[in-house]
Amino acid sequence: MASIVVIPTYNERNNLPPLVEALLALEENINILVVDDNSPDGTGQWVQEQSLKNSRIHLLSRSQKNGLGRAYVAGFQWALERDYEIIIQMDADFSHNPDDLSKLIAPVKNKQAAFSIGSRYAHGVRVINWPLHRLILSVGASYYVHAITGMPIHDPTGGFKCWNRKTLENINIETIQSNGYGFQIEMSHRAWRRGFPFIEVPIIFTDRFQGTSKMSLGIVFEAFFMVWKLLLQNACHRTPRKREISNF
Ligand SMILES: Nc1nc2c(ncn2[C@@H]2O[C@H](COP(=O)(O)OP(=O)(O)O)[C@@H](O)[C@H]2O)c(=O)[nH]1
Ligand SMILES: [Mg+2]
Repeated sequence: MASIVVIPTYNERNNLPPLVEALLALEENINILVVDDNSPDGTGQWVQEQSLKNSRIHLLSRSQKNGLGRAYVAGFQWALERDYEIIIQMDADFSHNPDDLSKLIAPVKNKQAAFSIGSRYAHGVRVINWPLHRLILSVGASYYVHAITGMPIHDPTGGFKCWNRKTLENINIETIQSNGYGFQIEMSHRAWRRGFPFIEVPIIFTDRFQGTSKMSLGIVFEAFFMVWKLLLQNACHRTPRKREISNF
């Protein structure tokens, strides 16, 4: 079963080489797709050079910084146009530990779940080095998303996930508008509403130790309002649709 990890990047030149090395060393034999928005620090150039040396490394280069959501949609479409069955998403900054990849892939590969979510907040809170205000915002957002949408995911804004092909094919990713945290919520919400079963895998999240965060207040607001949009778009339904998707 061919697997690929999609990594959006903007100025991650220092993080990417050790991350790519760690991913290539995993037993899973996964391919890597970096979706770079023309990073001024030469991230894309580095990936381009590596892709010529190693056929497991791929670059999707975009002309300008356009947000994490747009980068992921383009990356997922790229993967769906090829024969990947397992599609993983992760950040480039080591907040998501490459050693956790196997834990995320296993339930999807074994057909226990259609998608898996690396979860900071299932069975406790596991976040290292975040300032308290950021932790409060993130944990608060989880309660907020659950209260409004009814979606029973402990970590709905997390960005470390694994999808099987069929799920991505069935949630019309090309119509997803949101970026940042809103994008993570909207993806999981669509899959959950369509009845695709998921599993939350406990992970430890560590704040980036180099480079800077690209998240902004605008992205927080986007997610704040987007949750209401999800509720209204779904005619205020707070449970998955009745139709069972038996063969995921
Ligand atoms: N291609 C692309 N990647 C982005 C963009 N914004 C953020 N990223 C990447 O998305 C991942 C998560 O972003 P980050 O700034 O670490 O967010 P935080 O962890 O919430 O602070 C990192 O790999 C970033 O390089 C963007 O506009 N375009
Ligand atoms: Mg980060």
